[in-house]
Amino acid sequence: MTKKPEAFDKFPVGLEERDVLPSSRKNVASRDHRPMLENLQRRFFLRQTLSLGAVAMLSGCNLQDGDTIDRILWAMSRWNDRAQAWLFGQNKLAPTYGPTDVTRPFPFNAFYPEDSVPDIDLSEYRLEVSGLVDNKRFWSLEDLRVLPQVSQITRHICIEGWSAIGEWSGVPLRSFLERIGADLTARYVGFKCADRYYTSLDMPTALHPQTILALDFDKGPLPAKYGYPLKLRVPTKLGFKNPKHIAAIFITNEYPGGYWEDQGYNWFSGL
Ligand SMILES: Nc1nc2c(c(=O)[nH]1)N[C@H]1C(S)=C(S)[C@@H](COP(=O)(O)O)O[C@H]1N2
Ligand SMILES: [Mo]
Repeated sequence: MTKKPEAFDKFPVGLEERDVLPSSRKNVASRDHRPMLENLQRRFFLRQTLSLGAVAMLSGCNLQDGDTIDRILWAMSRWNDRAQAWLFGQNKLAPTYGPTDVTRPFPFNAFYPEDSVPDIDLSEYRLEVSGLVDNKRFWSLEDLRVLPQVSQITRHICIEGWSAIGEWSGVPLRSFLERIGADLTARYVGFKCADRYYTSLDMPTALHPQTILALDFDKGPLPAKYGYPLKLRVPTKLGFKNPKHIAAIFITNEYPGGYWEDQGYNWFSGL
């Protein structure tokens, strides 16, 4: 399926002319402002200003809620996400490594300390599937274990400034999405976790061959701290887009955001 390219001289998603004009000029006929807008967009595009971390930096500037600058930056960031998606496509592969490259011990990270990792009872665990899918059923871990599995040794990169190489195995998300009859033309796949974490991916990344629903880590069942019983491994994205303890997966055309994304981290954050 080929997506119709959208023109770059369009307004960034959600951005309207009134948002980028000085208040004294807001009532002037709109076509006068187009060169300014285009110039602004071109600069944003060429310098990729709002990639990784830049939005987080700017959100530290004490902008008030609903502030015009804040709204512009959010709109620019969303637009930049889409530009990156068009440019970097879906076929770029993350590097893979050998067994001797694996980092031990592998670092733990979450928005809480290690002693607060959720304690999940497997007998009660069911993965919920909802949204734009034909087959809205619950999946046990055993249901997932009988599907064909793949393995990868890849690098996990955290925005906090560390990276580590690990081995994960599980079901390619693409084959799971096909099996549940997901609308593969939908824009987003969202994830809700047992610890209230949440995140989402663009559909091309969800269908990428290296994106897997991981059940195993380092050749054994996923340990609690690394996301038991199920985590998403996405080596083409930063660590925070790899949800652990997944409880629900949903397919949607409405932007689902994410725990860190909603606090200013760039949603695309990857290849
Ligand atoms: N459910 C859940 N998933 C999560 C997080 C979290 O706090 N909760 N943190 C993310 C972040 S920021 C990172 S770097 C990785 C850390 O994964 P690890 O503990 O396997 O190293 O998990 C990601 N997925
Ligand atoms: Mo992270």
